[in-house]
Amino acid sequence: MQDKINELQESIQQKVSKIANLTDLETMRVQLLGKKGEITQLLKSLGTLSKEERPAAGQLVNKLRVFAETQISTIEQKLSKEKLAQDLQQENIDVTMPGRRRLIGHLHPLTLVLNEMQDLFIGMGFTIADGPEIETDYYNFEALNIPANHPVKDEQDTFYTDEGFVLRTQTSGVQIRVMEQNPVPPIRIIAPGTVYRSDDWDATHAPNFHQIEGLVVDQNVTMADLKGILILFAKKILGENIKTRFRPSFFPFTEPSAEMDINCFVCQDTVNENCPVCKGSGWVELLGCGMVHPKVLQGCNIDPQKYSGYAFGMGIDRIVMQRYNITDIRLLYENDMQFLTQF
Ligand code: 2NL
Repeated sequence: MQDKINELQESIQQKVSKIANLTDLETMRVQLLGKKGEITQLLKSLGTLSKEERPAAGQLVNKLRVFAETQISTIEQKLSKEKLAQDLQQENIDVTMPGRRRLIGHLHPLTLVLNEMQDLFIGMGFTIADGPEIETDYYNFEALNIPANHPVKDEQDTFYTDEGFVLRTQTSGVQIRVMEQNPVPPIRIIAPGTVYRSDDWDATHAPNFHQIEGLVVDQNVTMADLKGILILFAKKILGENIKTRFRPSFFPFTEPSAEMDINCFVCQDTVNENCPVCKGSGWVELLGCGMVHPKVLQGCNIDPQKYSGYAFGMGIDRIVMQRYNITDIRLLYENDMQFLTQF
């Protein structure tokens, strides 16, 4: 017993001096003092000794236990101190550094301008109408006096689903539904939303873009009402000094039809012949409009003898581009943070 104790004491002293971290120290503690540890075993084996041998052996083993415990706790204190010093050095915090700000998002420029446009129309008594982006041929074309094989269906070179539905090329279908559901006017709505055309992906084209259409149907609605609303709209959205002009145009769903131009925002007062935006004309097309075609009213069971209406449609993307001097439409869809955080 005496030999074994001496041997153990020596090995403890040797091992302890080599221990370099708290994990190894804990392993050693378990090896010696754990439930099946060597010292614990020794203590248990005392029972096998004779009554005479037991007290002296007990004292020796106990002394060894205290020795081991003291050694371990001394080393533990030393290692803990070292670890703390090391942690403090590594996790050094510079309290003078500014905190990391949580990134708070904001509305997309398209939404900002759309909201402004909606507010303006709401102020003039319009309500906002909504509808599906996947349409039937009827709501996207036929109800708008665009029969099968009409050339605009090619022009818009549209996306179709395998089931024969079409990704809407304009939000007109929304307005057709409103008319169907309200055969007794007045109707005064705008229909904003995403529309799709199989277009190129370049500086001025995107296969999906945003549109806002407007529709007013009532008794005695005239082209003068249409012009009044649209000129007011242009001034409010693009500035009081904006100049407007109406040119005759053609749409299957309006008669007569017109396009409204605004003066070129790049050229300002002196028109530049090489201007990439107006090509030297001094004018830029802003929207299309007209008096709702009697066939369209009739298709929705609204009597064109009794009621008349005007409608208009415009791309929101282009207005956003003008407003913020953006020269490439793709920027609106690429989610580049450097671009978006400017608004
Ligand atoms: C454009 C031209 C336009 C309409 C859209 C419309 C809707 C109904 C009846 C009649 Cl339900 N017309 N919408 C009218 C004229 C022009 O859009 O260049 N859009 C980008």
